[in-house]
Amino acid sequence: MGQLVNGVWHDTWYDTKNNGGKFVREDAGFRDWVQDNPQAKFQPESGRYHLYVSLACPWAHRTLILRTLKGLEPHIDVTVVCPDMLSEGWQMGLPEPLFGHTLLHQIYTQAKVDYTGRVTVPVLWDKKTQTIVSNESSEIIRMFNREFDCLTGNVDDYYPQHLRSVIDEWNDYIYPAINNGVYRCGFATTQEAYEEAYQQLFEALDRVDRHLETHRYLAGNQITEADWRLFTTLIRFDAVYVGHFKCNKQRIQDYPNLNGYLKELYQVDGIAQTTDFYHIKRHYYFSHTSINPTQIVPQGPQLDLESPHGRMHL
Ligand SMILES: N[C@@H](CCC(=O)N[C@@H](CS)C(=O)NCC(=O)O)C(=O)O
Repeated sequence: MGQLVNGVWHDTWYDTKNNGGKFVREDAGFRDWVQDNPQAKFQPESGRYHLYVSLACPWAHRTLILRTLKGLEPHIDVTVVCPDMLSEGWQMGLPEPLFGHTLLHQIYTQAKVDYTGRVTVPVLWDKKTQTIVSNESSEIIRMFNREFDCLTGNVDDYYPQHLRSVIDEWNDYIYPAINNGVYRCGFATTQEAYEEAYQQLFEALDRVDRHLETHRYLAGNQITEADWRLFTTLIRFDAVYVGHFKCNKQRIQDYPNLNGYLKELYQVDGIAQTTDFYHIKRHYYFSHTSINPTQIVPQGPQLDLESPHGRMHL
């Protein structure tokens, strides 16, 4: 684990000292947009963009989900990095297809030789202008949702106009408390910082569980972006966050509504294929040696994601 400083790799763990033991996630460094507009620098074209992901990472997982749901597989190819993220950061299993690089930080310096910042997945690369369009998953999924419809003819909309304010509200609530909340528990280096994150996390899970008692999905009766953003955290929760990040008040499996909701989303066509529990468990338990110095990856838990979810009545 480390970061680039003026284009040079430094192997350093997250600095929590300046934040009272709290983990604070850095903002993404590349924030351009693919736009279906003749004036845009980055236009939707088949085969033009390449996506670098980790199957372990919940933020990268969102982009894989939208790529699948929107029929983008034939148009945007993917490199999957190794689950182990150690002193060199994310590494490729085989040299990646565009430049033969073996480390993800080489993709960042390929885009900007003097890049300073963390080297994160997902990364959306543009083969035409030879740069990174974006390394911010929340924005990449918006591009995938809409800007490539002219190529695919798939107009399914996970951020529909009439639900935008409800979706935004859920995203703004779920991101700090749940998506990033599990990391705030796991990477906290003081008892207080951990407890604050833990309380906020379980309050938020309780609230979402109550909401799902009377609503099929977060924004009502239609699956939206807000559900997929929550899904990628929920699907990792019992397998990793309960143990490794000490989010252990209860499991998703123990919630009356979240459990069926998670199963229902997992059972949507194509989604199970984007979910890889080997990569998920191996990445967290093997890479975070300050949390798990033995690097032992647990065998369990046994998950039941394929049985009927029982949410048809809503
Ligand atoms: N804001 C980014 C966050 C992505 C992110 O933090 N990814 C993690 C993997 S789960 C990562 O690559 N971390 C490497 C690091 O922080 O050095 C997004 O949502 O795309």
